[in-house]
Amino acid sequence: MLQQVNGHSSGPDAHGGKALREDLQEFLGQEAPLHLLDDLTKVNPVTLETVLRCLQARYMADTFYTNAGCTLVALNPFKPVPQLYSPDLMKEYHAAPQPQKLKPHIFTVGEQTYRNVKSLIQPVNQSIVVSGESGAGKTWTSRCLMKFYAVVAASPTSWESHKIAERIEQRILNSNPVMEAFGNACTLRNNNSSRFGKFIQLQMNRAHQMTGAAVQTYLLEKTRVACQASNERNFHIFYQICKGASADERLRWHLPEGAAFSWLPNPERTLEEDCFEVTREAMLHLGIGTLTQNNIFKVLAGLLHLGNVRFADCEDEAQPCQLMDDAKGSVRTSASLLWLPEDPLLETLRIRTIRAGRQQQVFRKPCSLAECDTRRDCLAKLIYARLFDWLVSVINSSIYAAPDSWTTFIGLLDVYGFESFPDNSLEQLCINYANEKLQQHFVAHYLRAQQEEYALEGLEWSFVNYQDNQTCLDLIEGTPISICSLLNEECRLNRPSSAAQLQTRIESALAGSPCLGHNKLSREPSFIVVHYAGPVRYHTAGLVEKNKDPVPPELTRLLQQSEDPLLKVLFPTDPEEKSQEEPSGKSRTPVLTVVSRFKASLEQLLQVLHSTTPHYIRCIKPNSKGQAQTFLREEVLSQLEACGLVETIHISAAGFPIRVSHRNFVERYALLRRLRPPTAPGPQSPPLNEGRSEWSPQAAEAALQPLLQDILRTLPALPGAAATSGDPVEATPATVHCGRT
Ligand code: AOV
Ligand code: MG
Repeated sequence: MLQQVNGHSSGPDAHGGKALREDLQEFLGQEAPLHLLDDLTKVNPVTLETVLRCLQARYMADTFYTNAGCTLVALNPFKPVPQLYSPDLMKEYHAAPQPQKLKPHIFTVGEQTYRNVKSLIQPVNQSIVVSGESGAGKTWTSRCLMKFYAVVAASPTSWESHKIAERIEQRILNSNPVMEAFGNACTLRNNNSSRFGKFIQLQMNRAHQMTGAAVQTYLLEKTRVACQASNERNFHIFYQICKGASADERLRWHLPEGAAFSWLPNPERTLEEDCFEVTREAMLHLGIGTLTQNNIFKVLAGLLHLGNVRFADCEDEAQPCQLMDDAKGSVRTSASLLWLPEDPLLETLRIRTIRAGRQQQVFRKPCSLAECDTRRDCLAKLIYARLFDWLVSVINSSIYAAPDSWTTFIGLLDVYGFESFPDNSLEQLCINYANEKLQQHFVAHYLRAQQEEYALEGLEWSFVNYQDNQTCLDLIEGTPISICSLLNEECRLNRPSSAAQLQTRIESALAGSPCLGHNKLSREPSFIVVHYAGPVRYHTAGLVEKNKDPVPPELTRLLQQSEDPLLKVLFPTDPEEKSQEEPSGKSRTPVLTVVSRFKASLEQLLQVLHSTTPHYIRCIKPNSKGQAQTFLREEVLSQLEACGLVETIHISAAGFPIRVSHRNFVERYALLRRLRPPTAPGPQSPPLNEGRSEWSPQAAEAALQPLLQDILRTLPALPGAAATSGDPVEATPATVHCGRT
């Protein structure tokens, strides 16, 4: 049962918002200037327009963080602001008795989560969900938070391994440049766009020191290795090697200055991310020595040469496609860098082996030109994806703390942001699906659950409407029919089907969904999904094939023949392995499609998030050009609408900011009952102070001190500030809700 601890009894505003806002205005003698309002619950009235004006005023005054009830809004400055992230400032937030009283900052969230894992009342795992569209600043934010914890939760001991004695926090920080070099790329929306999702758990011991970390990654966009949209680039690491290799390395890796690689578009752009030295140094600190590094870079150079392999169409279908004249050297160089025999490499790219008949005879069939290209691309994707996974496992083994050396964790989630390009495919569908899931987590956890709980507990409450994205999720992943299920069905049936047929199937099967947009102006087969962040048109060409993500077994077998030490690790030979010639017939369809695997990994992630106390940081992109001091109202408005910020502010302003489970409340404050003044025992009175301390004003005051400290520490600095962001919001039936003081 819920109890309202702090007396206000009527509807939402009675819990603090309006009256206290008026007090504040009276105190200031006027409406506070907009850029000084550090909490959006204090704008009056709370509308999209006023929220927008406040954020704009603050942005133009170089104030980039603003509280919005239970969330923190982070505007991307698009310029260096070093003083905002200095270790001194981190220490200031860490040392503050009430960090909420300082200016809004990601360090307030960082400190609150840190205090929560330290809490004697309710030490519970914490998570920070950083969201926002592509280029809004999620990766930057989570990097800064990691630095914050490295300062405030530094472990006193250093680790001695890999011949480098260093602190674990430093090693954890070193995982960033490595993962970004291999997993980030320049896109139309962000020069340093994360092409994978990341959840890092920072592990804390009983003394609340960071003793290690575990990284979980989600669906790397591996197609980028072999195919980059116009004006986009491949993963940073390829450019880093080509720009940063020494003369000797260039010779060894066959990367002469100015060499042209078709998988390396836009090399002339100079990005900060192209810093080879930073990556190498970080790898070294993670235990990846120079020998292994050189092996990795040699293999990557081999992939660049593989990308220059071109075939010519052959009129005689019985003959394999010919190599283009200028590609002969590329095959040779690629084979030597990958330490593969040249002829089998060429044969595997051009000839398919099929098993058929009762005797399972092996047939060899020359591939078409398109098939040869697909096999070449597939080989590169296969190697790159395994290399990336291997790197993540090496990083994990370098930073993971022994299971008995940590008790709680703070999780940081940084996934690829919502994307809409001129050409969207399965990659964008998965990315936007992940963002829908996170939005759903926020809606379910904060906007819905909290209001439903108030209603259930009989508290007087005017329901705040919000945009629920469940319908969109039903369209993407629902049962029995959804986009995912239809794509999987096509993979299972393994029937030849054109892009136009797929469009028709999706549009007719899901016509009833309000989130399936009207697809009128389409020149190419496509369908539109109306996401919470806006409509996106997905092209259907190649969607089924990408979902199947078939790997011809001959390719894996070829790589198992490599003499290269790294490829031997990435593609071990399995003596138990069954014969892998591609069988004819329908059974060759892979059981697990890309969307099925992605869906399962998202569900696991959400389970972990549900087991923690979540905190939300909403990154907002003030303009899509990446310019400082430029606040484009229309662009910001659509982001505010998409994430339901105004509704969040309404609920935060009106709701109870503090929620503690009944059990924890009793455990913490039961002593007050024991110290009540003795009363004359009556028939109904329970015996008080039985065998316990006698009541006295001094004893009562002493007992009240920790309580007051506790309340002061937990309560927001000003009315409307979001104490909930730091408070456990449990789905327990018995919760104590506190109003504002
Ligand atoms: P994202 O992670 O949200 O996009 P990033 O964190 O990579 O976006 O930020 C994009 C760029 O904005 C960075 O490379 C910086 O140049 C700049 N930036 C962001 N935050 C700050 C800040 N606080 N101070 C200064 N510059 C900043 V994506 O990964 O594409 O969804 O997938
Ligand atoms: Mg990112």
